[in-house]
Amino acid sequence: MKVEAVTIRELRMPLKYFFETSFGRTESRRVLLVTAHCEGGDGWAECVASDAPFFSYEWIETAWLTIREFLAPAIIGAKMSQARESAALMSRVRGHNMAKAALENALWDVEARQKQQPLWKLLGGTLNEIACGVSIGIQDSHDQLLDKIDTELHAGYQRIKVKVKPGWDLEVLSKIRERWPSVMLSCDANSAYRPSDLEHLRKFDEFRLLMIEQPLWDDDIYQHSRLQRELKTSICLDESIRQVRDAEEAIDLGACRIMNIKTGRVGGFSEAIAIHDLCQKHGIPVWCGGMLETGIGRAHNVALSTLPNFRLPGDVSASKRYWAEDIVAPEIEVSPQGTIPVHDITGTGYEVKTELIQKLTVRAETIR
Ligand code: OSB
Ligand code: MG
Repeated sequence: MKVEAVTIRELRMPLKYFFETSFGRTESRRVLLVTAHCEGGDGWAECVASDAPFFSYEWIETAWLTIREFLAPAIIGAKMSQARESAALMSRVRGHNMAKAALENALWDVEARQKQQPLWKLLGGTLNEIACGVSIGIQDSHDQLLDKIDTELHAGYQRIKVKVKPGWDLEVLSKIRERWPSVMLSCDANSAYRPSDLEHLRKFDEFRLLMIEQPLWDDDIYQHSRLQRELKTSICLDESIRQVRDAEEAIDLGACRIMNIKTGRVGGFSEAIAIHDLCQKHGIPVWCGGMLETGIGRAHNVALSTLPNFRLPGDVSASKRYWAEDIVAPEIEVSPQGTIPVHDITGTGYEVKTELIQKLTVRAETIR
């Protein structure tokens, strides 16, 4: 596999419904897509950086420049026998994992097509369907949130995750539990609490949550380990896990009992697989997180979620929850049982709609 050129392109896509976390509300997405042009065919991937450096320091503009100036030049012209080899070629750049992941994942897409294999099998997947949950943002009212949960449970989703922050937490969880005493429920704080909130966080224990995701700082492991010792509820780390070393440290310190894996956050499929394997060895279940992806990133999340230690429903849900029209065909659909099946189809199993992408593109650049 030899990369001849890389195209980066930005799309503007309005979300069907706003998505709000403890760090803010998103109404529309700037989507960064990467196409790796290789001898014998193209591969596609999505860079999951957001419009603003709130989830992490990366955002669309840093990813665009880092890919253009450093990462694409590092892989163009290099001869690789496997996509995973690209990670070492890009390792001179510190951080910028979302930018790196877009390039590496595009090469996995190429590799799967060239080997005429399903991507999920190439990644080491063994499950032939994945379990789906939904992540539901902060709403304008409690009733609005309860309505949304009702809709998603009727659609078949197996697990509900709600975003929480101080002022949108205990009362919300209590109302959900009152109405659905036994639904699989978790919450995600996106770093909205501090160790001094311990007595407040203890109150989460009464709601029998599957987990509380990322309660403390985005780059912290140690304070989470102290908090985990105090709580009955399992902590799940998202933002804090950026590489396999972080996962090792978190397991060693007992900072979480569950891990969220996002390829963008950890720099690509190869690092995601390494974290998956490590967690499996230590009996820590993992699940696949989401970053409001279009079908291109979503299809990659589906493939990753077929690895055997993805034992909990992830945040991989249907295209139609986010987009009026997705940029892949078929769109990502979820069965009434809350699953997405995978098939023996070469590549991701989802076709990229290039004409629609062309129409939505606001800028594009090819690096040679
Ligand atoms: O923390 O998991 C998160 C969306 C944007 C940024 C961070 C997160 C999320 C989600 C959405 O929870 C998951 C999805 O794509 O549905
Ligand atoms: Mg999260």
